Amino acid sequence: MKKVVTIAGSDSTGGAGIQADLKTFEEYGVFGFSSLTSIVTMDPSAGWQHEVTPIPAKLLEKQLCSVFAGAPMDAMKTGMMGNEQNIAVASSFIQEEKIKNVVIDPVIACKGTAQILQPKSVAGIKRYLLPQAFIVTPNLIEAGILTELGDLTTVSDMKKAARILYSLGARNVVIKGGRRLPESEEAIDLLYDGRNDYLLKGELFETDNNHGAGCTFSAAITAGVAKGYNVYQAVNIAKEFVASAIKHGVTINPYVGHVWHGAYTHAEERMVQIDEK
Ligand code: PXL
Repeated sequence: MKKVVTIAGSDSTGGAGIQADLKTFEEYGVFGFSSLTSIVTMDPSAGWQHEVTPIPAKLLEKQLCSVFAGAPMDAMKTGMMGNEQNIAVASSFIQEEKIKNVVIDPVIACKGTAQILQPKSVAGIKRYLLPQAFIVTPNLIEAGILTELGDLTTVSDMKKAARILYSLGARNVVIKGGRRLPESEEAIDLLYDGRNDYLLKGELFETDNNHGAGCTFSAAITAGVAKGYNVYQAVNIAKEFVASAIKHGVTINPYVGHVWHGAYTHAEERMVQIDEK
């Protein structure tokens, strides 16, 4: 069984973050480990406002010691890191454990909140994580911030940003255009491997039940790489996996709707129903 670890934040509502990662790993049939960097809480009495509470770096270190107790991981994903100390801790484990399949999802802002990570964390991602990334998977906003290009609104902007992220050390760049690319009839993502650009086009779903899509896409890429797919294959399968998850998204409560991580494998049909026995 392939082993995969996610270093990320907790989304108690189960759509994004570490919950999305572990659910996705399970669907791929890889064994999921996790180390929490932060806990995100949402306030229903304040318009579902998000608050990020970081986990102390020492505690992240202890979790990673548990994860790496004598056995290597086949792949690692990083997501929301909480603060720059946690970024440094994750980075030193990547180095010490010589992990090759590292997917960096440079989470800088959550949808539905203006809260952007501290500028120090953005600097930390660039300094520590991008040079260790086998694949980096920013969305358009994150790619714009990391490259200092600002608003990315065209495929040509995405290609420009991908080259900058590659020059910052990431060996493969996947920019998640999703439905944020203006005037596009399709959901377009870009893969750049230092030589070629590949445009991944998919159906654009008219739904608000898409919370967790970004985390799920990156987690699916990570699991695919752990299973031995090459980057192109892993990204394409992940795109199908997340498209299915968005298509079958669920309204969770009056504030948010989530992707359904089990859609691609029809997880809802797997358990025998009690009244069918
Ligand atoms: O989607 C970005 C994201 C990542 N990680 C965690 C989150 C969110 C958004 O809510 O809660 C833990």
